[in-house]
Amino acid sequence: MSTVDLHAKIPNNVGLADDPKLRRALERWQPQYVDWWREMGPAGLDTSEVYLRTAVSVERGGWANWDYVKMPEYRWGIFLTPQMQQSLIHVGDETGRPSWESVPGEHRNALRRIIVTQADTEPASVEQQRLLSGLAPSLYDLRNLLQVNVEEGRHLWAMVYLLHKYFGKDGREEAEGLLLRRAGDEDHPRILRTFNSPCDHFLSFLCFTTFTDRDGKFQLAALAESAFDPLARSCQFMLTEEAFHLFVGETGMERVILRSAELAKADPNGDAQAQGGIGLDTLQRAVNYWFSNCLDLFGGEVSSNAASYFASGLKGRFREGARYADHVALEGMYPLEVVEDGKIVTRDIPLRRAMNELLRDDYIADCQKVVDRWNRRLQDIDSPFRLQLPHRRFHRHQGIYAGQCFDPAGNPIREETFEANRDRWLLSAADNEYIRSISAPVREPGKFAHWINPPGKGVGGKPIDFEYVRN
Ligand code: BYC
Ligand code: FE
Ligand code: FE
Repeated sequence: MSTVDLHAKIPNNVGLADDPKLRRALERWQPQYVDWWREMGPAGLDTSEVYLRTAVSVERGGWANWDYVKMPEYRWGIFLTPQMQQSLIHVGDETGRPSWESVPGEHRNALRRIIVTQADTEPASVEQQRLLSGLAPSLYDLRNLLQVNVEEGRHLWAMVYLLHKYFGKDGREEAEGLLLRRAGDEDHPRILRTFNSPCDHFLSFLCFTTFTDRDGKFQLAALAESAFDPLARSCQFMLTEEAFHLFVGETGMERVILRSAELAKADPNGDAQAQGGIGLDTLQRAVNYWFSNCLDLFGGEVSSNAASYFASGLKGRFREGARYADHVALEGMYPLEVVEDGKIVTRDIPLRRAMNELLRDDYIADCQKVVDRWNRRLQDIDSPFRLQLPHRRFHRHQGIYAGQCFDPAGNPIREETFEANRDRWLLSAADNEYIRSISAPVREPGKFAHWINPPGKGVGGKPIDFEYVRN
């Protein structure tokens, strides 16, 4: 099952060679995928050679191969973490029974929906980032963008494999649908709102990989606990790639933050923008915008969907197997802050219905660690500036806080107050316009745009001034 077939048209470790019907179906989907990539993938780089890593195995150490590749020729493969032994369900009502190797009829619709929702975000992110290839502040950053893009493409492959193999005709139709919706398209939008938001300059890309890919980390981790074993194992392998996306976001933002802090120091009025960089207040607004946008991706705080996903074992909590003793979660309550008559009060809700909120808690804690690391680096260079995460109630569009206004500290405020402060709190049209105005692409090896520091070292064992992308 886990032998790697690298020479097949679709590299895989799922035994495609022994399943001609499935192989043919996926080989029919492949050209549609490549057409989609050419239309919606990184703009203007189809013939460039990019120094990329490609997943070629599932071994812990040597799973990736590094080489120059033309992106439309990238070898998108299907890799699942191999099954070591018969695994047991460790989430929900069927805890202790063997995991499922096929989809139980009663859970088919819910599983399909979860897989399609997950799958939809992968091509959506590529579409959102399509034009960023023309705005990268260095060849190093351009390469990282393209690495993230091809891997999101591979994540789509991972989900499409599950749809084709386990969901019959419905699955094949869903797989086609995944290439037909478009991020931001009014008539055929992507499923989740955040994946329709514009990501139109590199600062937003760095926030996206910090905050939105981090939602990916937590959702994939929750699905990696699934009773449906093929889903669990594909998510486990996707998480190995995800770590790099998070690295791109965190270190990229750090390079911008430190650059802005240095430029602010050099300016008589402490204004980084006056020195041609990105203002520190703009960075805080970008964090506010993307973090709040991503909080919505966890769904409602009180969710019967989440309760039934957990009960039936489709989705677990973050590191369910390792962190929790009670995998049934029928007892216990979650104290949730709700707004009643304009006041914040705490109400207990049954734990199972709070599964989305539990995952959001873990996500917020992880984001806080990132911000703390940025702030420590600011302290190291004696900058008085600090970044903060806004409160979870701020600027929400899903769940119990949507439709009400809160300030970044989480206090209820009137809509007029929110609107009067919107451009102080959230990335504004003026911010976006300014950032785009300083976003001339830098294509000379080893050179970086004025508004971002160089990285500490290069990537893939190459130096910083390596020609990561060549024509
Ligand atoms: N936008 O019970 P509720 C990634 C809907 S990122 C629009 O609150 P539930 C990546 C919901 O569908 C990870 N609609 O929520 C990152 C429901 O509709 P119905 C992506 C939303 O069901 C970067 C209603 O509201 N993975 O991989 O628990 C680059 C009430 O539902 C939203 C996943 O999302 C929203 N934000 O849904 C590339 C994992 N939130 O039933 C990739 C799969 C909720 O009233 N998805 N609704 O018609 C899921 O597990 C769940 O569907 C959700 C929460 C987490 C989205
Ligand atoms: Fe992904
Ligand atoms: Fe990612």
